[in-house]
Amino acid sequence: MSKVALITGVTGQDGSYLAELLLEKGYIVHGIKRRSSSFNTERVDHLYVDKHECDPRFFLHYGDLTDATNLIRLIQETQPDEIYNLGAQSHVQVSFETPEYTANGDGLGTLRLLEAIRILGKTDSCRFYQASTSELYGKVQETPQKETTPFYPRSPYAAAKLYAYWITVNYREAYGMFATNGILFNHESPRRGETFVTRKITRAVAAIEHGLQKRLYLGNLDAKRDWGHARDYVEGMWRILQHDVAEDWVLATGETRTVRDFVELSFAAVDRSLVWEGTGVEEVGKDAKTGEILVSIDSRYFRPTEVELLLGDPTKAATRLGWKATTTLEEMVREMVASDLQLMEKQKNRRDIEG
Ligand code: NDP
Ligand code: GDR
Repeated sequence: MSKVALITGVTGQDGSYLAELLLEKGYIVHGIKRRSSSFNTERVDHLYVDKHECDPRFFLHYGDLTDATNLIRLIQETQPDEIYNLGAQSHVQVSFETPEYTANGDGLGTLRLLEAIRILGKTDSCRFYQASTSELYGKVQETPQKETTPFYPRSPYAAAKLYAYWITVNYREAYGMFATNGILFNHESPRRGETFVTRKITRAVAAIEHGLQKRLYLGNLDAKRDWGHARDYVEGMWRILQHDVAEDWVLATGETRTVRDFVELSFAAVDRSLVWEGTGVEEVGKDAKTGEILVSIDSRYFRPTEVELLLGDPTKAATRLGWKATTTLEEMVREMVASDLQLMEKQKNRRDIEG
């Protein structure tokens, strides 16, 4: 019998890689997608099979984490063995603009799912994964950050995720549910949303290379992140739910780099090097050969409260789950830049054709 998984946030970066992984492992995969006025399934379109030709194992259902009755019905209909709660308003800066919306989806949404499992009498038969985050650590209390490091959230997003973390722990302790948190450090890929800093950078490098953009505007270049590849991290999510005990786990690479390093690596992928001049908001990154300004600071991208340093300690996951991040930052940057170069080439061709 195939296992059945239900994924919220299936149309996002992680959801798409996780759906691929679970289908490869023989699961039947149900994903929840939001109603949108334009197509929002681009990341999972390749997983559809023609229902007339063979038995499909991938299904999408309309739903939303703010709609409890919808979640109850979908769990009742799909009878999942495993639920992966990846759905969220996941942009930290946007959460300062939409704090109540973020709390509703990211915080209460998790409660709605857990409560749905309880109402349907599935506390013993359905495992639950919560997409927790290194943003919980926020203001540095200890480095490297591990499962026992105290939390200090620095954004409405992180505060909502803090509630989601603890309500997951509470349902585990109160009702004996197999409910787990993966505390994941940043992970990226060519499928990363375009407004997160890594993808914004690799897209801009590709656009500059194709003459479609002149300059990249960024905020805090000195923030440090522990960046891995999303493909590795969804494997970790799956391992967390296969473990014999429900616990909370850090997934990280154990290395940290600045946003500035990421910019330099991305330009290096197209054989350009940068020299930095000026300080603060006046700082610019110039092409070392031509002197052209390629990077400038725009203070709009600074956050009211920033998370300056994230560096994870993945020892527990390595020793007890056998999980390890396998992709280096350099490999990932090259993959992202190559993918964006292709994308920009297509855009440029389209523009040329349209005149
Ligand atoms: P994305 O932003 O790429 O995807 C988020 C997904 O959630 C999308 O499918 C989105 O739908 C969906 N969604 C948003 N709001 C709702 C809602 N109210 N109801 C149902 N679905 C909703 O995020 P990632 O894939 O990068 O991240 C996955 C999860 O992991 C998120 O919870 C994120 O907070 C968390 N996380 C991510 C990390 C990272 O570095 N990527 C690190 C640690 C945690 P739509 O496509 O329609 O917008
Ligand atoms: P983060 O990711 O906030 O870590 O959350 P993001 O890529 O948005 O920011 C990383 C760092 O880069 C700095 N930065 C900029 N960020 C953006 N988006 N745009 C800019 O122009 C820019 N310039 C500098 C930021 O200030 C920050 O320090 C991600 C999300 O995926 C969360 O959902 C997840 O929980 C955490 O990672 C772990």
